[in-house]
Amino acid sequence: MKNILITGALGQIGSELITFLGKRYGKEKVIASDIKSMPEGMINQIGIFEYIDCLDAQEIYSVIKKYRIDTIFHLAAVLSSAGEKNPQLAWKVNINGLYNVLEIAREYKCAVFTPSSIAAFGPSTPKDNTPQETIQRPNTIYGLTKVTGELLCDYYYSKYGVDTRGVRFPGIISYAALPGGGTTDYAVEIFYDALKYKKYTCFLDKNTSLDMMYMPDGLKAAVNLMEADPSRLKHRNAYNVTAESFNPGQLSGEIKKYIPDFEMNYDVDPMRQAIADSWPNRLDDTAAREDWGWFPDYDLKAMTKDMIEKLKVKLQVSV
Ligand code: AKB
Repeated sequence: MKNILITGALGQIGSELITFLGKRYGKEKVIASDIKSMPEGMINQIGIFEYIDCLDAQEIYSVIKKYRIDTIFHLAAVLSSAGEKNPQLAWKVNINGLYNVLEIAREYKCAVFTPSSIAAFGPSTPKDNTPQETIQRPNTIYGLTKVTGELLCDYYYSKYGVDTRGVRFPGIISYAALPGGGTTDYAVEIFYDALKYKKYTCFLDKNTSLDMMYMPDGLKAAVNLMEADPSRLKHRNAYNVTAESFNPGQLSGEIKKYIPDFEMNYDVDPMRQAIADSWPNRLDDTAAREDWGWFPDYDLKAMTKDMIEKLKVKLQVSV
């Protein structure tokens, strides 16, 4: 990785990946791009910023040529809950955007990281210890785009030799930027509301278990996979990865250890509950561990402690 382009760089993962890659490869080697304009507060954090709408192939081309990009972290996407509200847009952004990136990667010989998701599985997938290779019949448009994306990336690898790699991300928990439009977003919102108001109303049922991961592990997974020796990779798109699996009741219990008067209420949103119910409880990530040494550093306990410490500073609250 010499010159790196991040698409969707102002999103939840992108805004932290910029700094992570900048520290590792040099700030001037990381080109952040998005359809949103860069917030003033991020000027010091971002080395170079370019406007790119991934639906416009020319915009991607000109940045690839200008900076001699050899690696693309393609993060621009519409997530699960937002996708159900506008399936046409989700298909367009997630598929046409990816297609544009892959075509350019083919021509300019770029490596491509594209995140897949636990959403690439569906109701007929085994829910516990979900295998690396198993039934993938999702029933959300986001899930459909993730399965299609996995297959498309594998196709570009086998047909054209494009170095495509990906992981199936669980819900990502972080304090720097808010997620947007996902079903796992409750696991971030809860921390903000717990610290600000000492109460949170959860849109998922108390017992809904889902795979989750703290951002430092998510960044490590993406970058370690891209740095892995290609001869060791038995899979390309995409590897199961997980760090922790918990439900809203368990997360609330962990937060109460720090904020004893925290109150958790439930007002289940049928759409997001149906999405969550169609996803696995916990993935089996043995293949990632064996092929490229994946292991997470944070479990529920360690993640909660760090989230509360970091958010207390960010929100300037004491509990
Ligand atoms: C979502 O909830 O849509 C995402 C995901 C699991 O891919 N966080």
